[in-house]
Amino acid sequence: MNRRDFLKTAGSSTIGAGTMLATGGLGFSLGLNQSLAQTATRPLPLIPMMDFLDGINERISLTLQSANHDFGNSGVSQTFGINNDYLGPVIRVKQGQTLPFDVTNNIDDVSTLHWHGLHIPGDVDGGPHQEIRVGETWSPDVPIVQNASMNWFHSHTHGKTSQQTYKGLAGVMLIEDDASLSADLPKTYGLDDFTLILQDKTFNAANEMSYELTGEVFEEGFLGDTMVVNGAIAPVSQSVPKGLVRLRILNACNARFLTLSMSSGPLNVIASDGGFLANTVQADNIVMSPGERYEILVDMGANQTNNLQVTLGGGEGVFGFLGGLFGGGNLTTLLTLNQNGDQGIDATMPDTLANMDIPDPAQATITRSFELNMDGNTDFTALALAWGNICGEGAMGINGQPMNMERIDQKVRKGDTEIWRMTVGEDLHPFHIHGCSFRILSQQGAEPPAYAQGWKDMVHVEDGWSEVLVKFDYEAPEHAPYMYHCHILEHEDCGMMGQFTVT
Ligand SMILES: [Cu+2]
Repeated sequence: MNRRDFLKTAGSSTIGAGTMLATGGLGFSLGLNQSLAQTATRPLPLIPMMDFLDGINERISLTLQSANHDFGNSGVSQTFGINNDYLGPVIRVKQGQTLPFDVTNNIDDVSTLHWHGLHIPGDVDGGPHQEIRVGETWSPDVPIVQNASMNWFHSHTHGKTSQQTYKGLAGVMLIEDDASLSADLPKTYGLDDFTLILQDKTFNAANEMSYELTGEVFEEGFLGDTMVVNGAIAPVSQSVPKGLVRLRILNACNARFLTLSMSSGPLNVIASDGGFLANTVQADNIVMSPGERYEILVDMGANQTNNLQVTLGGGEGVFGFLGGLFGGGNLTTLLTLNQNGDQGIDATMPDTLANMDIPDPAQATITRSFELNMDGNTDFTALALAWGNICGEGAMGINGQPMNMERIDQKVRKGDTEIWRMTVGEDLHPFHIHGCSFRILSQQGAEPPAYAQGWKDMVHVEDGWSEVLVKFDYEAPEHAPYMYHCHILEHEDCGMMGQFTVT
């Protein structure tokens, strides 16, 4: 049976396994050798910030480059970075600005840079159709229309997204607006406002970051055994003033779901992918899929110390994730906050954050259905051997078809409100739609947790179906369509992705 044939039958035969304040310089010099010798905890790296809140005077240069990076284990890992030796800068901008980017590709392979979460037209979205060849520069002018929110950017190179993002082609974009800048919230970067990029990695015997695409990695996505925060092996620690501390968190893992909690007290969730929630939501834990962002507040007036921690399952993939949910996993500290006695901002935990328009499902003109397919009969180990360290397209699909750059799968009318319904068998997939934010109507056939009821661009699809309510306001023509896909990057590379136009 060839790959195309089995995709046609995949619906009934899915497999169960499923699945430093901004220096302007390169930063990331942690003095790791000294601190490692003295303590087991590394300092939290402060990712260099490109801050445009005061205006933009010239084009913004981002250079994708090959580099070496020490994750804190004294190994020399071969990495990619964007202006940095690993990951990109934190880019802080304001609603209403247009960002004149010059993105230069100096790595040894074709690449792209996708702005995940931005409400922008398809031709500046940075998806697989906006390839940047080696040595070339892509110069999109990116308009920032949406409200304050934490977004990110990463490689979206057809078939190579998993490897390039794993090696370091990812960064964060913080959008502020008048409301967020005047809100009584912590917002001094590196003092009481921190961006955390969470990833899982594997290191070889020489302490170098490694990535091997085995059959198992095809099926379940890459799952590393070592958690990394901002490019440093966890746990990391940070000294903070007395008061509220804001953590803006991105799950930039290729495939791992993260169940986050605090060692003391609940998580105070104030924002999700698309911006502020209507009210602060308290949760004992939150489950973050790859691609998701949440902002939380930690009250360091009440605590001398508090840890952000993750529950990792004992097993692998979806089973490890479930093990974590049901208490079978191991608690791993990601970040220790130590209160240093300095007086921080005199803020109190906010109640009302944003007046959110609640979209009306009755306005939806159409319901589209997407079945996420993994083939039950594929010999992924043989594919991995045959293709080397490339996922290759066609082993997985949506509605029975693997991703095809030449095929438009859906045509949406600009300005329409729609319901998108995603279904799976027993697998777990995080689903992402480009060019929009949406509201989750149903997750696993039920109301989503309170912290996931705001604006989102990611939804968990597991053991059944999920539905989102979405409106498309920007154009994506046939030569520059938007993508929808599983954000387990190996699944995306294997074909669990489709294309749609908005006209
Ligand atoms: Cu998937």
